[in-house]
This record gives sequence, C-alpha cells and structure tokens, in this order.
Amino acid sequence: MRVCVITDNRMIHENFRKLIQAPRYQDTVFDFFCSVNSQCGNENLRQQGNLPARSVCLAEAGEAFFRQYDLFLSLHCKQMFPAALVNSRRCVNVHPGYNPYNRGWYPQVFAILNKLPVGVTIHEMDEKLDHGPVIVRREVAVHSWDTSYDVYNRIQQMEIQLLEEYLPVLLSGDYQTFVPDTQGNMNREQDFQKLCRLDLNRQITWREAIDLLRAMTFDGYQNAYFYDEENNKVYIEVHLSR
Ligand code: 0FX
Repeated sequence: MRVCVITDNRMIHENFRKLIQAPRYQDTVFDFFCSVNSQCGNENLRQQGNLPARSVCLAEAGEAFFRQYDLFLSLHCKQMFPAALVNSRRCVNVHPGYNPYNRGWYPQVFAILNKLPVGVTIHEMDEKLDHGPVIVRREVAVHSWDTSYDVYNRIQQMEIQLLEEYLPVLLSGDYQTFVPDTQGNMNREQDFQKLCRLDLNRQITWREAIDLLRAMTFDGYQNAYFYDEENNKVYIEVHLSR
C-alpha cells in the first residue's frame, strides 16, 4: 500500500519517521510532503526546519496525484484538503485538539480560556476544518499552573502515543468511527491574533488575566503585547510554578 503523509510540523514528522522503521511497516510505502514552497504554503514554516523535502499544493495537485495513494495522512498539514480529495480517498487527520471542541487553530490556547476539553483526535476528514468521523480521541489534563506550551507538549506526547497504537488500523482501515453529538466550536488564526493585543483599560478578574497570559505563553514565541503611553510595543509572558 502507498500512503501520502503531509506534515508541516517538525516534531510529529521526526517521530512518525522513527515509528515507521518498525518491521511491520516494511511493505508500506510512505511518501512525505510538506506545504513549504507550495503555492498555498506558509513561508514561516521554513523556520521549523526538518520538514519533508518535497512540497505539495493539494488544491492544484489533481486527480492523477490523488489516485497514486490508498491513504492520505495529515500530520498537522496547514492546507485544507480539497473536496475532490476527501470525497475520493480515505483521508485521516491527526489533530492536536479534542473534537468537536476548539476545532481549528491552537486548541490548547482556547481551552485554557474557555475550559473546554483538549487533547488529540484522529479522525477521517470531510470538507470542513478538523471535522469528520472520529476514530479515536483522548483528553489531556490542563492544570492551573500550565501555560499553552506545557499543554501543547502534553498533547504532542499523546499524539505520538496514539499514532503508535493506531497506525496499524489506520493503514488497514479496520476501525469503527463515531460522530460527536455536537458541532462544537472553531477558532481561526485571526481569533488568536486578536487575543494577543492586550487592552490595558479592560477590567477583568485576576483569574481571567492569569488565564489569558498563560494561554499566550509559549516558549519561543512572543504573543501577548500592549502599547505603553509612549507607543512602545511591549511583549509579556508569565511564569507559573506550583
Ligand atoms: O502544527 P500546529 O501544532 O497546529 C496547527 C493548528 O493548531 C492545528 O489545528 C492544525 N490542524 C495544524 C495544521 O496547524 O501549529 P504550529 O506548529 O504552528 O504551532 C504550535 C503551537 O505553537 C501552537 O499551538 C501555539 C504556539 N504558537 C505558534 C505560533 C505560530 C504560538 O504561541 N504563537 C505563534 O505565533
């Protein structure tokens, strides 16, 4: 069998490559692609390093490309899968969120704020974002002292664990699915960007302020900021310890 793996995330890419070294996957051909350099790719992805060397733009790839593969596996692929693909091939997404809650961008950021469950969902893809019959979902804990970074690391560990457990059935198609009771909610990148700008005059509780700052704190990124009286842009993050 031939599998098309599309990934724009260094960590999951590296770990997945290790996982498929196991002898049981020797007869499966895995072709790896990322979105960098493709028409629909995001230049910022380059900074992540160690992504697949080849890129693909699914919106332009066409039927002939789709037909080469028995399965499409999205491991944090930043492109939307076109209808022509999800309706003609089995497409499976590994999503760093607990569907149907906080589908879309950076689920743990929004989960810290709205207290909805967060974790990992592996699901068959349909035409909507992070949507489709669920193969497996597993929750991870969020503690009062966690930042977005802490929760995200827990999610990534869970993603690797679930891939180890489920890859054999993802390949064979020998699994049951279920459709969640509700559509849940969805967040876009713009929703995250809006959260980043802090309004110094807004009145909120300490609980809300701490939650907002820890939801914005992620090692390696400057997210939350405010403008001071002299119009300096000042970034802010928090450190919490138990
Ligand atoms: O690959 P990924 O972890 O996931 C994102 C979406 O959240 C996910 O729903 C979608 N299925 C996937 C294709 O893309 O995103 P990332 O590697 O860009 O960012 C990882 C974390 O880093 C994010 O959860 C929060 C943090 N981050 C990222 C950026 C770019 C920040 O805190 N600030 C930022 O500016």
